[in-house]
Amino acid sequence: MYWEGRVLISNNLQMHGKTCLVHNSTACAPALFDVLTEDTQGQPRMKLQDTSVFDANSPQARAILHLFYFDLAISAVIFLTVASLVLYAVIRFRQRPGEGEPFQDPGNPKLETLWTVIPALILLALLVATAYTMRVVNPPVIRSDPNVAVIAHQWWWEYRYPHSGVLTANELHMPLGKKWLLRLESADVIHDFWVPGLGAKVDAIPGHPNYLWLTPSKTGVYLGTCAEFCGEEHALMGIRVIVQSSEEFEAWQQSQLRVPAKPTGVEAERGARLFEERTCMNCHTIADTKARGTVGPDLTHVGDRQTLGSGAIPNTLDQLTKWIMDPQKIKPGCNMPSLKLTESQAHDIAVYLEALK
Ligand code: HEC
Ligand SMILES: [Cu+2]
Repeated sequence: MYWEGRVLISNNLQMHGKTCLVHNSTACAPALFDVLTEDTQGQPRMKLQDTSVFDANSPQARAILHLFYFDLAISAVIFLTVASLVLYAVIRFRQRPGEGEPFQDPGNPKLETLWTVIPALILLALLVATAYTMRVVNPPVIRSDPNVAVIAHQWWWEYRYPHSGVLTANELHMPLGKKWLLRLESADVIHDFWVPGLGAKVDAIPGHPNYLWLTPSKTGVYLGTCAEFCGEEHALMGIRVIVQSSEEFEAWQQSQLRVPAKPTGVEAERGARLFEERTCMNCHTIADTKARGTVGPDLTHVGDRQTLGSGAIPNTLDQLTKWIMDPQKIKPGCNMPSLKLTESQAHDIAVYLEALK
């Protein structure tokens, strides 16, 4: 099962990986998603929620969905009324042989008032419903300190939790049922944070923070994606939100605050040395080592993540080795160069990184 999925994943990446993530196409999604809900031993991970605006799992997402249904119902009534009146008029009043000019009506004040007032009332109803939804989804932000600062990069996501000091990448952990404020920023171009099952779609703009309130109401893993074209790897800029019970979230947070023990074993130790020699540390940070770079994701707890490269590949030793050998093959154009390592060097580094949990 796991292996089958993995073969499909590499096919997806080569053939339709990008379309999959952008359109959430169901044709190729199941293989990709199934595999990511299992860990490397094939044990089930958390439930993967539908990536659909119709499966709304927060009060904010539900408010947007209800507004959509309301607008849809009004549009349907208007469409059916107008279409049936047109159809009736075409059939009932069509020209018959021997008939002269039809009756010419110079104006009908009553009718004209009616068809001005009715649309005005419809627009008013839409305005009120929209304003109400905006208040639920986007209440005024009076606090300046968010629960998470989301910083978009070409082509990955950085998450900072200012209250606890946790810093992670690509996988956003959130506690169940808490109303959290996310602050969206960008380190380079305009990106857009969108997790359809949880809430609104909000731009991440350089130099102009935007805010997003989210109150997840069901645990599980939610997928999202960058929803604003941001360059070559835009389609492989996936988002995973992992919603956990408060206790699980707290335990995760504590584990992120601990510096992982120095990995032992010949391979891991060789890997740690190579990491410093092969310029990895110019771009990456690993706590308690010389690595202090900030160009790429923080790797202090990289072994703990489910996926790598913003959801491009599952986090397994094999896939990580491939990534280290040639990230350009997996994510062409991404900002990590291929560093011309041999397979055994890449393997040693991968062993080292996988041990960082
Ligand atoms: C020039 C800067 C740069 C160098 C040098 C570099 N990286 Fe990266 N690395 C990045 C960037 C940028 C990303 C994010 C790529 C993306 O997902 O688009 C990344 C991503 C990664 C990831 C995936 C992290 C995640 O959570 O998704 C790993 C693992 C990694 N790099 C390991 C290494 C190793 C090992 C080396 C040395 C052999 C290295 N990097 C050298 C910039 C660099
Ligand atoms: Cu983007």
